[in-house]
Amino acid sequence: MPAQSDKPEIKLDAIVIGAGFSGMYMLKRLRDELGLNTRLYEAGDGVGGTWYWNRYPGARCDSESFYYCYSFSEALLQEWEWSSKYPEQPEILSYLNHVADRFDLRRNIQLETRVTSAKFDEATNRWHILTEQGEHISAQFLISAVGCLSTANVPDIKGLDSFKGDWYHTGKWPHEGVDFTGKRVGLIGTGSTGIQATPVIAAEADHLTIFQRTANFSVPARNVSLTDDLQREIKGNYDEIWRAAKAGHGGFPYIPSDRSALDYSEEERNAIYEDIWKVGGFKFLWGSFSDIMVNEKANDTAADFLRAKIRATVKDPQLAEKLIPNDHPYGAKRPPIDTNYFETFNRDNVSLVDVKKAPITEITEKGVLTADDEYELDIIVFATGFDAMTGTLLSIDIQGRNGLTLAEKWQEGPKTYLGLQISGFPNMFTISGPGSPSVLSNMPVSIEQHVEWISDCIESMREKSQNSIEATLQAESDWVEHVNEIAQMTLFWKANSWYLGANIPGKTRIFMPYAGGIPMYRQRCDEVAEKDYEGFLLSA
Ligand code: N01
Repeated sequence: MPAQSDKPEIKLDAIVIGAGFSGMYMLKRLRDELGLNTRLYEAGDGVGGTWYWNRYPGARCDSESFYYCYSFSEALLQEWEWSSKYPEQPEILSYLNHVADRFDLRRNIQLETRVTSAKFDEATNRWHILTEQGEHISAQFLISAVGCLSTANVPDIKGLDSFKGDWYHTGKWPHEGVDFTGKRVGLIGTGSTGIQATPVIAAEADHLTIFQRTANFSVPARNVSLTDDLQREIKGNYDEIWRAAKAGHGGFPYIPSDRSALDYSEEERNAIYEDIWKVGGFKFLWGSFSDIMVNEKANDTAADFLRAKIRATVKDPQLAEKLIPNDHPYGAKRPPIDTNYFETFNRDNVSLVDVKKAPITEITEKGVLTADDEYELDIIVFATGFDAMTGTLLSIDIQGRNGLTLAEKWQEGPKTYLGLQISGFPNMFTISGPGSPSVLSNMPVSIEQHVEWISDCIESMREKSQNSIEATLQAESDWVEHVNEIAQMTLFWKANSWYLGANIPGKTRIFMPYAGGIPMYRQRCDEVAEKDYEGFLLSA
């Protein structure tokens, strides 16, 4: 028996970990369509996953609301009203709570329950999990829906404990909120999160100091309210929206550009960029030209256009130069979408500290000490990201066949077959795991595809009285090779990003998501299923 607990074993068909977009839909499919006795375990005291934890000021989604949602229920699509193109976190959290209620999911969700270990018993083909409270649950199937960005990265900076003020990580934001009124606030990090939070904190705080290690590109979101007319138009057109989103490279319902940035004169090209910059959002990257992420010269044209926008927006020319990225291609780090980010640097109560030039050496009782100066602060906000894609899974003691731990298996970086399974870990599936499009796509589209593939697979196993499924080592290593080959064709390698694990000291540098796009990926997953789950070993 692989698990030790003094509590009686609870026997289920399937265990799902995590109550975000993925876990809730997985639970619904397994319970309502396959009739499996399924339970979902969630560490937080509410559902919502990333939208439960990330309550920082300015948090909102970067994909448009009307397709950053589930597509599986026409009734849900028709009844839910999104207020704007890019709604704030509370609205997305209410949507997910509505989903939990509407589909009666809560009765199979156990909140405030962190799973600490998961061990596979080869004799019975069952997983045994232990929770922090010491419960012992076993099931034939274990499905990880722990999310890709759910383990906060608080950098190990000397002296943090001595700080007399308050500090917060954006990914673990207090539910009661933080009052910045009259406070001197320091914000560390200028990724998507820092860029969303900056204008909102600046409007409230007495003074905001932004500690920037890497200057970042950003495109305006251009948020607008969804009027009744727009809502009607969207709701009348949902079939087409989802058809396009599921066929789109990144899960977005617009046609990606098929023109090269290098086929146009500078004047023509900038006119195209200008038009699409006025539309805003991710369309700038995917809708302008097709070669921005694969050709450095093409990328330079987009980067130069965005650099010019920073110069035109930030009034102090020296400050503008500090805010201009020069060390990575546009899009090689996940491109942020903003509302008045660069404009905020024109405020008198905002200052920028370049911590690449003068690194942070210590947090003192008064604030942040860099190689140049000490900055006195009342509040420090860490917008320093996550141990992405692998951190949360590796924080659970997962043991597969022959006692092989996931930590051992992934010592040289994550290895999966299709981002769905790991060889040596039978009957365990990962939703939006490394090796799948996940974070490079509009997440709900990728999540639904994974959930449906996994539940179809389990259904097929049950029909054929198969007891166990495991990716073969060969299929897994072929897939890992393919994921690397595709990534090598892109410019993603040219930035120190969390896609590569470069933000976590000591983490193996390997490109983790699948960059080949959703259509190619979906086709591969479908072919595998059609060929009786090619690359998997199934046994009765
Ligand atoms: O984290 P990040 P994030 N000293 O890792 C800096 C998703 N998201 O939370 O670039 C000083 O991107 C670090 O500097 P550098 C989205 O997928 C989605 O912003 O490593 N600075 C960087 O500037 C996104 O990509 C939405 O040199 C330090 C920043 O902290 C992902 O979440 C909204 C440091 C971290 O940037 C993560 O974004 C927001 C140190 N020791 C986010 N350590 C949606 O709309 C790190 N940094 C759905």
